Formats: sequence, C-alpha cells, structure tokens
Amino acid sequence: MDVSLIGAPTDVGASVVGCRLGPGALRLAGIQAAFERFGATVVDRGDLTGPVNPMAPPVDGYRHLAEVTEWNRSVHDAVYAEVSGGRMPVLLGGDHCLAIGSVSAVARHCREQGRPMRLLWFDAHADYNTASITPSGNMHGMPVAVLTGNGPQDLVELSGAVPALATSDVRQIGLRDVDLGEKHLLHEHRIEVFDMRYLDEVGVREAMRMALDDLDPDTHVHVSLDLDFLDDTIAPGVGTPVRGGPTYREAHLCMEMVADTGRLGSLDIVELNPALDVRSETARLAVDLVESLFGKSTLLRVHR
Ligand code: Z70
Ligand code: MN
Ligand code: MN
Ligand code: MN
Repeated sequence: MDVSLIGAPTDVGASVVGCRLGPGALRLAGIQAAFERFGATVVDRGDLTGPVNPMAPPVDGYRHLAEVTEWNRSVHDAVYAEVSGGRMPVLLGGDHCLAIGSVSAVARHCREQGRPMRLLWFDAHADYNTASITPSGNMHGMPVAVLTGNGPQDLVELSGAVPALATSDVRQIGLRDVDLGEKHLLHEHRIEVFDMRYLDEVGVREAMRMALDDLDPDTHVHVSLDLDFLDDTIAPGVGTPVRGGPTYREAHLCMEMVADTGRLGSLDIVELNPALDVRSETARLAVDLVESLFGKSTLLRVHR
C-alpha cells in the first residue's frame, strides 16, 4: 500500500483554535513510521496552504464560508490527485470541515471507477448542521450534511455531482452530542447512526459488524476519524472533548475491524488540538490507532 500524507493546518471551521497545529504534532508523534511498520510505503506531501483564520463571527449561518471553501478546494485537489493515482490519501487535519474536500475527492474517484463507497464517520458529533439550524455557525459541525447535499452550493458541488454521496453510504459511530435540529435531520434522512447508547447496548463488535455489513468486494472504505470520538479521559487534546466515548480498547477494536475488511482506501485524522494536548497523549493515541487500522495484532490473524 502506498500512503500519501497531506497536512491541512487550519482551524477555519472551528471556533476553538489550535487544530491548525495538528499536522505537525501528528508527524512528531510518529505517524509516518506507524504506517511503515505495517508495510506501507509513505510519501509526505507536506502541508497545503490557504487563508488565515479571520476569527470572524458567522454571516448568514456560516463562519468563514469563503475560507472554508478555499481550504476544501485545496484538500479536494490534493486528495483527488493521490487517490486517482492509486495511492491512499491520509489527511492530517486541521478541523473536521476539511472532510468535505477529502470525502468529495474520494466520492469523485469512486464514481469515475464505478465503485461503491462507504464512509465511516467516527465522532462524538453528527456534523449534520445546516445554516438554518446551526447553534454556532462553525462549519466543522456541517460536513456530513454538505456531503449528502445540504449546504452552500460551492461545497455541495465540490465532487462534481450532487450529492457527493448517498445517505445510505454513511455510517456514524460514537455519537453522543447531537443538536436538536440535527436529530430531526438525521432521522428524516435515515442516516445509519451507531450512537453511544447503541454501542453500550449491543457492544462495539456487533455495532461495527453492522456498520461494515454488505461491503462489496471492491467497496472503497473511507474512515473519517474525529479524535473527539474517543473518551475525553484518553483524548483530552481536542477542541471539544465529550465525556462517555469509547475506551482505548473499544477504539482499537473499531480500527481492527476496519483493517480486517481489507478495504480501507482513505483516511482523515482531524480535530487534534496540540495546544490542549498535554504531553502529546492524544497525538500518540492517534498513532496507536493507525497501527490497528493497518493491521497491528497481538497474534497471527487466522480466519474465524
Ligand atoms: C455543534 C455545532 C463540533 C466538533 C464541535 C458542535 C460541532 N454540533 N464538531 N466539535 N468536532 O456547533 O455544530
Ligand atoms: Mn483506486
Ligand atoms: Mn467531527
Ligand atoms: Mn466531533
């Protein structure tokens, strides 16, 4: 597997600043070596550039729409170049608004290849807000809505088709902080959500089995990993830590089960806020999870 690291050092989609420092912190924590230990050949494409964070208030329901759009165009182009060249793009964020660009690029590639796609959205949040229901105007709270066709035109059209992906291609895992308007939209659009209560009741193994069911032999799996998916006690270094998330072991099982499919095609690691990451523990946890995602296992894996 040929992996390409793409840094996107910005927090234009958030209101807590600091995740602009994420790409450097993930590199310092050894992200490249983690991929290499499990057989990948890695090229680091360095960091994209884009507009500074204006730290401005929202306008018509969107904070920094122009800057968010510009960053996402860059991310889209960079991710598309890698995935269409047969490589696995790994987006080092940056805030989660950047997944609009990365997932749009992967969706464009899959559409061109006639391949199905599955988006696995690991997050405490649904990221399903729109301009009319957002409590904050922060665009990192909107990417899943945008990708499924609800949002500003330039972003909704980024993949070249609207919507970039069908709601039935999305699985959300780990949710525990969802705004009232989002609850209604998730229900109305029939998004498949494995929230924390569901994980508590059926367990991570069964939830992940369901999130990964019906994969075609050539389905492209995209993992979008918001580090606030993880319980706040093990991953404090994020803009909005949320209590009651998956434990260290549960998070590893999620990644191991994705690895077992053999279909991982692209990855976002977002929302790391090094300014809040005491002793880099969240960055190091992200690197540990990458190892599981790339097939690290204690014993030789035999098919069961
Ligand atoms: C809230 C909003 C969010 C991340 C916070 C929060 C969204 N639903 N996402 N932190 N990563 O403002 O839309
Ligand atoms: Mn391909
Ligand atoms: Mn998110
Ligand atoms: Mn989140």
